[in-house]
Amino acid sequence: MHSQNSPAPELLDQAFKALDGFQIEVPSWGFANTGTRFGKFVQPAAATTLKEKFADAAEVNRLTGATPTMALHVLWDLPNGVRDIGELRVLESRYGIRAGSINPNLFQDQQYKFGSLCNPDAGIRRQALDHVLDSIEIARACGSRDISLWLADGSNYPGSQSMRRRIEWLEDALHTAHAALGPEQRLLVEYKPFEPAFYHTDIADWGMASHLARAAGPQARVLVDTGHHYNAQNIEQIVAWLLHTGLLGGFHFNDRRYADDDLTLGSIDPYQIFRIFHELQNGHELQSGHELQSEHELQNEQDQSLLHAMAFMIDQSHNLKGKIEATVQTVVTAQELWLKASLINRELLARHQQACDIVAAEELFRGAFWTDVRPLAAAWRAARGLAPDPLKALREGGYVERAAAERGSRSATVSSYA
Ligand code: RM4
Ligand code: MN
Ligand code: MN
Repeated sequence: MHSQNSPAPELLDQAFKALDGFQIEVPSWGFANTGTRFGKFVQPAAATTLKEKFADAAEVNRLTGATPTMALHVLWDLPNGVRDIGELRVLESRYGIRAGSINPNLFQDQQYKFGSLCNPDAGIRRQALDHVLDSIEIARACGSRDISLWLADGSNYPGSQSMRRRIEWLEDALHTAHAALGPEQRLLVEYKPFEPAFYHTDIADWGMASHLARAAGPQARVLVDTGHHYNAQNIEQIVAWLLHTGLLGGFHFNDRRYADDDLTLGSIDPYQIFRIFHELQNGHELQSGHELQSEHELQNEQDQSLLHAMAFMIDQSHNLKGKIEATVQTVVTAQELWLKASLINRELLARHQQACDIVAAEELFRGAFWTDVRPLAAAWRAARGLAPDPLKALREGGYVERAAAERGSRSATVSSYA
């Protein structure tokens, strides 16, 4: 008999599998100074160099055991392109963190005022495409699988641009970019319905992103940023459709209340992330054909490969919370919600669904969400040699104070994100 405080062995086993299979990528820009369009609040511990971003990512990984890769933004992290790869390699091995997705930057330079890949000026479209091609080259040199494309393109006033022409330009550009991918690489197409353009954006939703991914070629996929939806949109249904059509490439996780708020994952609506995680875990079972069978072992290898094909990334910029603390909090929350979703008895759920027993299905679903999984997560951490409470360990370890003392004098001079 196990005591009330120690979880049952079968449950532990299930939890360990879930957490062993869960990894999430941290964004380099999450460690840098950022602000709002009204101003920037500088933090003395913020990272201002690539080396410092790697050091911070390593600290998060040391505490959580779940973040072995870091997403890079080309202009902010590798301003000299492939010439920066040498330094990157050194940092990767020094800090035990690998370069993750490579993000082209098509929104910062002056020439992009009226768009990048959809700019009416053919010369500017070409420059933007060249930057995407350079980014693919950089990703190849880093050994990075994913090139993650977000466009700020759009228009602010009705009639001021031809939406149709811009679709054609995008199709052409993405097709050309796709042709430059190596066999192991993927092009992830991110959508967003607003900001910085407010009348139309060129890739506004998952339907447009799906079409463009298909038009680009077989190695293109859709990237779902949870902050890039209208209020009340059913994101888990979008996830279910993208899984069904084989077009889901990955996520930028964050939370939002009004717009692209970039709040920490699960801070406003943890149930939504749980519902998305359920679709993903359910998706695996459906795809590997075991949804109604009783054994779970067989799925493990297939599930792992499916999971690894899915890029789980954080896209958050913290300007009020401490950056490393917010990142650790995000990763721990993601692990807890992933674990909760793994507790859903999907065979039983499928039976309730088949019988249209609404309340039983709903209670089973909610029951998993309301389970306190923190003891399971703590047991997993203990078994994997990690700190039982990563946030507490961060506070007690003094890393942030040391970083602030070393970096404090420099951080005021840098621009956002870089
Ligand atoms: C955008 C989008 C991109 C991110 C930039 C900084 O809203 O989410 O993924 O790279 O912000
Ligand atoms: Mn994003
Ligand atoms: Mn965003």
